[in-house]
Amino acid sequence: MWASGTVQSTSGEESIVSLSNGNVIKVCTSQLLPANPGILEGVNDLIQLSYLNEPSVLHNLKRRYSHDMIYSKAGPVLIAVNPFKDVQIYGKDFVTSYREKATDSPHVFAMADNAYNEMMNDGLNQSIIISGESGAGKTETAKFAMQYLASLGGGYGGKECKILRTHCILEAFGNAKTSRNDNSSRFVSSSSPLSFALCSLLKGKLIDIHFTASGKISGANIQTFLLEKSRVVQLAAGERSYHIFYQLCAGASPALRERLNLKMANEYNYLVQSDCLVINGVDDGQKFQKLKEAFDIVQICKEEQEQVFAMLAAVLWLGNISFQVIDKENHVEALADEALTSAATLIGCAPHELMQAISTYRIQVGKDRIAKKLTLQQAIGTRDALAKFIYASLFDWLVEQINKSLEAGKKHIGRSISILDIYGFESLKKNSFEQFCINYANERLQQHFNRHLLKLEQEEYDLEGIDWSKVVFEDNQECLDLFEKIELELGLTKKPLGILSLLDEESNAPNSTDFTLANKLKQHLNSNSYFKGDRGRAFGVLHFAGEVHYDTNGFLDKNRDPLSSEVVQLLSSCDSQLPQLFAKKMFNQPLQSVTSLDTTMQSVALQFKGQLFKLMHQLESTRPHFICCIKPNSKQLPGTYEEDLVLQQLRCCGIFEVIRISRSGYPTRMTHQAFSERYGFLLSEPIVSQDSLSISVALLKQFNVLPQMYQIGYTKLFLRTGQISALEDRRKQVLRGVIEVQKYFRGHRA
Ligand code: AOV
Ligand code: MG
Repeated sequence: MWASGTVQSTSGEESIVSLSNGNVIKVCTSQLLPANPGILEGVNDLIQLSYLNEPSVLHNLKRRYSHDMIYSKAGPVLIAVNPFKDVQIYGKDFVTSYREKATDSPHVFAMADNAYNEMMNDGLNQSIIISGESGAGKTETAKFAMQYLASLGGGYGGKECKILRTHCILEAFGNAKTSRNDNSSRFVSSSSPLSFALCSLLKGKLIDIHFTASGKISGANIQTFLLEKSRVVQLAAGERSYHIFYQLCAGASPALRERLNLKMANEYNYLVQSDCLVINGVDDGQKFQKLKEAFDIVQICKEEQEQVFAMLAAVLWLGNISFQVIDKENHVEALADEALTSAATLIGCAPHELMQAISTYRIQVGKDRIAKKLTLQQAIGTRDALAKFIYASLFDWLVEQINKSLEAGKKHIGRSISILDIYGFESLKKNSFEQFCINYANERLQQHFNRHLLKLEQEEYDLEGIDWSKVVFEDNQECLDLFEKIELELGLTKKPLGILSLLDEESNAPNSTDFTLANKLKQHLNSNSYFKGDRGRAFGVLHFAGEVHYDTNGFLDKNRDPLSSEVVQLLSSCDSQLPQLFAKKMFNQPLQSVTSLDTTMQSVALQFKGQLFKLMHQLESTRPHFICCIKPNSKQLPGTYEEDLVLQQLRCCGIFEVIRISRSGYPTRMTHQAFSERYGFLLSEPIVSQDSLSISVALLKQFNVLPQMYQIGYTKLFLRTGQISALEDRRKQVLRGVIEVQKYFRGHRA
């Protein structure tokens, strides 16, 4: 994409450039970007770069990466480039040297140390926000942060170990094998085959680690965000459902098989539909044993484990239930076969009750409720909704159990460090409701980040007595408004003005379709400069990380996520414990609307918005630390750095936002003393007072640095980006001259 070289000559529009590899080429002058002076090669912090353009940033990271320096900073942000190999930088010796501040090279330990110190010294809760795309290393990074905190807060073993082990459970229930062909189309040449990834379909989790007053770990709590439910019932070719299903089918003991009437994975419709049952190199059966161990560790007893497995088997059997059309209107009845009986037994109801619940609905006629038959399509929808509901409820229940075990019944009162492992901004070839939600979340996090950055900058400026009114910061509030805006009319009725409320309005409207949704959005939002009305069902949003186009196909359905009241009724009257619990929770949900056919919960988008606001509220009361994980290549290979892939992620992580914000201020900062010592000898005329401030001012004058390009603080000089290069060039020239002269003299003497 870019190559470095030296400009040999420029005439008019064209320049002759000699490249590092020896080639000499002619290029358009306007396409050249300045490179940084040699002293800045491979710097720890990208903000130190005098020229903060994309190639400089990429070059710097690449250079560090090739020396196994996987961590760099961009101002307050830590960038972690996945090494895809063991780098020996996490041992006890590293813990010690970061603890003792014996090194200042960027590291996740340094960041965790910082957070821990600020928590202990200032009594403030902290957060470490880790983002990045699938496989970028978020979870590993979170683990290293926890490992460090554990070593400060109580050694290994005990609670800390338990927190780390819970990961295996979340992975089994929250991850699946997906084809990330977006990667191949976006980043890799079109001839490359689809690349596969084991992907977390749980888009985020927040782990709060609690500490006692003396700084020891006392417990933890986990929150999860956005589990992709549709995967339970529907798979794209070559993809898998959640790992746990295959693990159960492969690893269950003969006795458990018998009790659950469990078959192999290839006998279940939900699993065979995608023609992909195994992952190369993964032993699902063995993973199942590991999972059971993890269950033991978090004190989910054998009896409860059995119930969890029964729910999973019930989901699988539900997928095998088929229907028989019984009249001309396409009305159906479920077949009374093994699938129906098994699912009913596992859920804890009679087969005819289950049949009734998934093939009929009741309408109110006068005082009576009359059962009506469903059509084939409705019945399949109802059956699948039940399967999704059981799985999602089971997931939530598991998280709850893990939390109980991590808290050990104590109410937390001390300080905490929260670690957020969240899916980064996504721009795929085809973006749906899930991308819409995750990008909205990232837009919010970005605002949190910008505001924090701004505050840090302002604090530094105030400290140095610098006027920061000359710095113009932008915010992404306008883009957030596009999502969230609601205006109160006459203080009574809410007028929906943002995508989220328009989506909900349309979700509740009769006869609405994905097309009517797209039209409605266009009709209301076309004048918003962050909105792009596309043709047909699509629309685009101008996010901070770039423009993303969404296809509204399935938006309404995914947002409504309907569940028939018959089904909830059925579960609540079951004689198994878990289904009853699930139904009870459902009844406690605030109902958004109740139609004749469905009991609609609060819409998914609204629920997510609520979760997100709660999350932001929690984060706002903490001091944040940001880590951006980068996947340097899509083949998961060590030593391979694909520039375009990295560039894309740096954009998505908001690194260029940091740079933009820094650029709009005075990113180059040097103490008067350092500045005068480094460049003082370049002064052409001697000056009267020899203090470092006077020398610095004289230097700025001599090099014609314009007044708007710098400010002088109490101890530091603040320079706008790029200003230091002229001084640096001149310094190099002079020094080279000195060396040349020395050589010459030496030669003569010899
Ligand atoms: P993710 O959490 O971002 O993806 P992981 O943390 O699971 O990604 O990392 C993916 C793989 O990269 C790991 O299994 C390791 O092999 C390797 N890796 C990551 N960081 C390091 C490191 N610091 N040192 C060595 N290897 C590393 V996701 O889809 O969104 O939840 O599953
Ligand atoms: Mg992960």
